Amino acid sequence: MSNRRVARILREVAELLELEDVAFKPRAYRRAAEAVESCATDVDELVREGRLGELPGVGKAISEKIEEIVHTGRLAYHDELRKKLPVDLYALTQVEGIGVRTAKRLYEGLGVRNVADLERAAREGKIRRLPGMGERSEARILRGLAEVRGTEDRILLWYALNTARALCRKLEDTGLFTRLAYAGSLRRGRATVGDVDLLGVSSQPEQAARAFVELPEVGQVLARGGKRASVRLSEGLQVDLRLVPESSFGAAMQYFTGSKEHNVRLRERAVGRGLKLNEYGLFDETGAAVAGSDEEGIYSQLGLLYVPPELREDQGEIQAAERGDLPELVQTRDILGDLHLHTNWSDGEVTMEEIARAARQRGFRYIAITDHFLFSETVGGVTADDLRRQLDEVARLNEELDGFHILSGVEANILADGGLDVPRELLRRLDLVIGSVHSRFRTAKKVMTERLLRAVDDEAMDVLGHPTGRLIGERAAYEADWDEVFSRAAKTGTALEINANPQRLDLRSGLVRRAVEAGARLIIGTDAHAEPHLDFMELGVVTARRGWAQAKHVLNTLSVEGLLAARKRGRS
Ligand code: DGT
Ligand code: CA
Ligand code: CA
Ligand code: ZN
Repeated sequence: MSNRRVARILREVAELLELEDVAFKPRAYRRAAEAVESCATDVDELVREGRLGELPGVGKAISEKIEEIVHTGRLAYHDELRKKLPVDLYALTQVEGIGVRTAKRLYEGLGVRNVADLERAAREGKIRRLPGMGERSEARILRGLAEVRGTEDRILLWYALNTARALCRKLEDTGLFTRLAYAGSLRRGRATVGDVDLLGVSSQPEQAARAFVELPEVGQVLARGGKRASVRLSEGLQVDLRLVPESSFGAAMQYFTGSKEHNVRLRERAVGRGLKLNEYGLFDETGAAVAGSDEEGIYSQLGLLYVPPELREDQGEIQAAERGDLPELVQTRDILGDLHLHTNWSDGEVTMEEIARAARQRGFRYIAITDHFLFSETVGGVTADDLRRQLDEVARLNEELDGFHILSGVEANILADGGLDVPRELLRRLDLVIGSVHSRFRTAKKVMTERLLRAVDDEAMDVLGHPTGRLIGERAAYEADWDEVFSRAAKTGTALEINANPQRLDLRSGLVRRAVEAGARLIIGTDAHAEPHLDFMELGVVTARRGWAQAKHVLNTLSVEGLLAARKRGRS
């Protein structure tokens, strides 16, 4: 039983419970689903070793449910709930514009059971005739269908990264590889990857390929040759391994890192210089290799600065490398603090002290505690009174934690009219105020833009949190005029968050670049609800790099004093 399948059942339970207006429970199931999905260890193994309790957010009741799924392949509770709505809820609710309630309406009104039914109904213009729906909802569903088609079967970067790293460690332990690395979209840091591309050098390529296909994680061998093998892991991810000669390792890394578009440009450039570039090396007219063992040699022989993998998308990086002005991209070690954290004061797992110590242990110098402000009963956020007490607790902890600083903060909700829901007096007392949209995602672009602009104009809001609201594979970004929002953010000194949660990575890289070009500043926050989530920082940094961001664009590369001075309220 793969983690993804277990997560899928749990998520569906959450959705079905929501349909019945059950409070609290849906959220618990949703969080358990997330924990299972982002866990690098197989649930089977956790069940066998009785370690399910280690998953953040998984208590006794849900543990038992997970065990039932692992042992029987299904969940009686889930089957029971499904009787009321016998449709492929998971696939349907991946489509933007379709929540559980809409799915129910579509089933009852049109007999829609799956995505194919949905597409047919939408194309035949039947959806607009349902009560409560209209031409606009139908158009949105058609757009949503197109979007889902583009992301199906892709895996979250965090999950692929952990899996690839674990496989590489195991393969290195065999002693059969002198070099081993991952390439492809994984190395470029795309938010989702289609498959994992491994490259290795071995003096015993046959044995090395055999060791690979015989890994216990492998569910199915898709292809097998002397120097390459392609497998599907039991949990679904496809992994390719290619064995190349040492003298071609750099050329192979360059080629298989891609992107395809970047490679096409590079090859054209080689041809223009009378050279030939392929996955074996860079060759002159006589067929002699001028580069191949390392990537740097290839770029330099083509008259280019070395292009970091994250930029290789044919978005102007080759021209910049030619001019010699590639940006000095921000790095994980530049980040001195995490500015988006939740504790058990709201829906997090840990106390303030625990998360502070964990952050310090990871080398951070400061954090901001930004619990959710109470919004609705189901969200379980902090009240104004809690925040006042939390301020005292922060002050007390800061006395104790020598050389480490906790900033007081909150994640306020941006209301439908763009106002914040936290009392003014408190906003002024807190060190850092993040404002995020957590409700009413589906409004017209113009309305959402106005709402965001009003929030950005608020003198008390330092940061716009997870600006587009996307949840990869679950909910599309809401629409807004981003260039207008970014230029207003630049003007008012409001920072834009790159939320490093694997399912968000929001701002996404394309928007990061536009934000930086508009002159806006960024922060990177993990949105951690448990200690291991602090490690998501790496993903936020990769996303920033893909958006051409430098350390100077990211406020949490500053010292705590620098940060306080640079944040919106510090400037006035
Ligand atoms: P993915 O797996 O869909 O997330 O994306 P990639 O970029 O990892 O693509 P993949 O796995 O199909 O191939 C890995 C790299 O190999 C790709 O980024 C560039 C290179 N490559 C693959 N096929 C071609 C091709 O037909 N032409 C060129 N120039 N490069 C290719
Ligand atoms: Ca790939
Ligand atoms: Ca591949
Ligand atoms: Zn949030």
